[in-house]
Amino acid sequence: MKKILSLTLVGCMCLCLSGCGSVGGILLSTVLVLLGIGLLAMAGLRTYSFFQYRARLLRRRSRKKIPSFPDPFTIVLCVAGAVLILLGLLVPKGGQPANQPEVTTDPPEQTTTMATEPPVVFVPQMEAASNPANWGIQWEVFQGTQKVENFRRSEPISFGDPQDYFALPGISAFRGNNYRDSATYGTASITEQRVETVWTVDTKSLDNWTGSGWTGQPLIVKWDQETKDIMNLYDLKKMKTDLVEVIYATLDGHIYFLDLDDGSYTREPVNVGMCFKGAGSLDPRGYPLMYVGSGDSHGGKQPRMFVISLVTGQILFEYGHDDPLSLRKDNENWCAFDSSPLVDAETDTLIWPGENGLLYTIKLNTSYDKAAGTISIAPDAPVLSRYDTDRSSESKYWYGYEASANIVENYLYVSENGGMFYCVDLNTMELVWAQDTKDDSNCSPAFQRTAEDQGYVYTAPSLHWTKDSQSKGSISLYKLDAITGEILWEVPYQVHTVEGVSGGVQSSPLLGKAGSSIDGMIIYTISRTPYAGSGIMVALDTDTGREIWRLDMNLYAWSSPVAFYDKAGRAYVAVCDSGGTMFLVEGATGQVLQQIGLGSLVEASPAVYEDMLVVGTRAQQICGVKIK
Ligand SMILES: [Ca+2]
Repeated sequence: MKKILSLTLVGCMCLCLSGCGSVGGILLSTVLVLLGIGLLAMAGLRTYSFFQYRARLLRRRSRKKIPSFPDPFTIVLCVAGAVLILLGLLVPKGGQPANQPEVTTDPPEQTTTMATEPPVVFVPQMEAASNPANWGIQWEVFQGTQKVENFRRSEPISFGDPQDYFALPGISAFRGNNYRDSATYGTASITEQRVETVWTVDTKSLDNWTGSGWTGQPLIVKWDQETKDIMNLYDLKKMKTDLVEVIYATLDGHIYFLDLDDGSYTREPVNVGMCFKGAGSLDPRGYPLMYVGSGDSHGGKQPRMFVISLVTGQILFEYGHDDPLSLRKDNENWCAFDSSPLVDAETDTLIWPGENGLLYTIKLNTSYDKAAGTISIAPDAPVLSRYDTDRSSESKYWYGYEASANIVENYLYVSENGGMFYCVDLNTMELVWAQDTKDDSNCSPAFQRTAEDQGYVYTAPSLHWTKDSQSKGSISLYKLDAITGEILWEVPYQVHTVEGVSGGVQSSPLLGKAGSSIDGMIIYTISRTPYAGSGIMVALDTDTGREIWRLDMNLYAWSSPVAFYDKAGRAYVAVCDSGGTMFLVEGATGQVLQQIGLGSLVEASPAVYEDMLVVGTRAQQICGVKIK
């Protein structure tokens, strides 16, 4: 018996240690565990029998010597049982013992793992009501100056969530990001519910252009230390660990660099010598590059786009003036670049709608050595699209994009001077759908994404082409379905207009932040209503277009409204009018909490960084306003 057990035990252990290649791991494991349990059971039986025997001897008071316990064989049974159970549990279920390298005789079968790309769900498509043919739209795509058919981008563009657009803290573009849904960064600690101008900085003029103009929003950025170290900042500003820099391109042809805390210069201004109306933008990757376009010609030079190194302040690239592809011939082949461009970080592509009617995409081929402090670009010839409509002409319904675009994934949304609204696939440069907003639209739309496959665009035109003989007319605020181009609601307002200083909507709407006290509201300023010199600010229900509140203003506003949010999500709306008054308004109700004077006409739009608002005036001042 002992011999049989010992042989079985040794056999099993050998089997186990040899790996038992042909036996399935699960089977081997089960056999070992069962065998172990069997041995332990035998040991248990022997123990039970021994104590029965001992009890009998004691009862009989036998003089027989009680054998010692446990006997060696029971010990062997216990140990062998335990070892077998342990081995059984340790054998990998794949059939190989632990820590044994896998031996394969045949190459493993190729597993067909398909690249799991995320499902494409955001797919705008035209419907009958948004068919470009309704307005006789001709759409052409060019690579360099060569017309191309069936263009497809070799490196596809896809933009992500707006809160991830800028790699650094701050406001990198007009209305903040690729959805243009917030010119506000962070939250403010608000106790007194009032604002106060805490610094001002003087600017200059160029030709007839004074101070800061429309849309004129500052950019605000908190650079990382390594980037500060390589830029041409003053040494004291490089050493300031919490420096937040305001970068403001103004009508006097300069770009100013200011400390958000006190307005002091952080570096020498860059004097480009051509007026800047638009905000421009910073590189979203946090690279020290600025993209900014001039808004008028000067000294015989046509307006154009500029790429500027923020390491040295040098112009790296200028383009877009006198483009032979432009159909725009009015105002001496007008080619201003007032829109705030966006950059696709992944593909290094600059995307810039121009007032010459061309939508440019330019691969920059950026070379940035952060350690060495060098940055350069070597742009490819642009890939661009051009449009014509039944009503666009030299005298009326001018060509051109004056507003900034939204980009959602690979779809660009933009309004134009002839009143059309376009959705463009950036990967084919083709027009997906078009919609008619009836008049010259200078409003950069706000985009709202409500689900993976759903989105809405809020936009509105100025009163220009559709004015009557008394310079009056009706313009509408629109909510468009971003997928179909369908008009979901439109709310008309009667307005006046003045040649060159339009009524209607020149501002961009403020979309209430989700979870805040203005969640579900879209807030607009509308100029020259109900009188030629007055204006209103309205908050509409995003679902229905119903007016939730209205602020009557004695003077109109081209400036776009912005919001301060406290940590609990209570929103305060700030808006500046054409007389230089800034109103602080309770977001939920429209109730005016305070008014302060900023000196004179404000056409520019503010940007907000935590508890500081910055805006420039036509009276040649940049104002730093603190909310308390
Ligand atoms: Ca326009």
